[in-house]
Amino acid sequence: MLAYIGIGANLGDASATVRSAMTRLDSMTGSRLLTASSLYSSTPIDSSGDDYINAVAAIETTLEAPALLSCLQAIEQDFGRERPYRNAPRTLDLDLLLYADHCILSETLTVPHPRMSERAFVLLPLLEIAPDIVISGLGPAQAFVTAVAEQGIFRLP
Ligand code: PH2
Ligand code: MG
Ligand code: MG
Repeated sequence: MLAYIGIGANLGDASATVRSAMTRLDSMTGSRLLTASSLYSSTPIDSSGDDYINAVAAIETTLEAPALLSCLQAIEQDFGRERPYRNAPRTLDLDLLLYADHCILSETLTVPHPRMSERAFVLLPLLEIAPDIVISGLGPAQAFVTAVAEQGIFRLP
């Protein structure tokens, strides 16, 4: 399966964390990293603390979506992720954005990621590596870009 993972960090050495998270995605069971976007710096949205480093990775995986989610959460834990309150600053956030063209709605997992079409820090890196990507149930990701144009984000060199 082709899956897209959103990566975010705004505590500690966020750039280094995002880069090592990509290596970890490549070494997950039954998975390999296909493409990694550039790193982006973005203003916190519904969150606080330092600016975030964000990126998106495309992976090929044999894991089912729930098992993939568990692996992502295990990697977050390895980077010392704590959840004191919703959208608290975090050492590492790994979000399952898209899992092939599947729509999943369970108690623990919603795919496509519910807010991905409203967030420049997801859309811009995603479109960098997959310009024609379609968000299942919503349509081409490109169509949502103008609506997020005011959100502060820039691609790091
Ligand atoms: N993640 C959030 C909430 N707000 N803002 C930015 N800029 N980047 C993020 O990754 C982010 C956020 C919840 O996961
Ligand atoms: Mg998130
Ligand atoms: Mg998350």
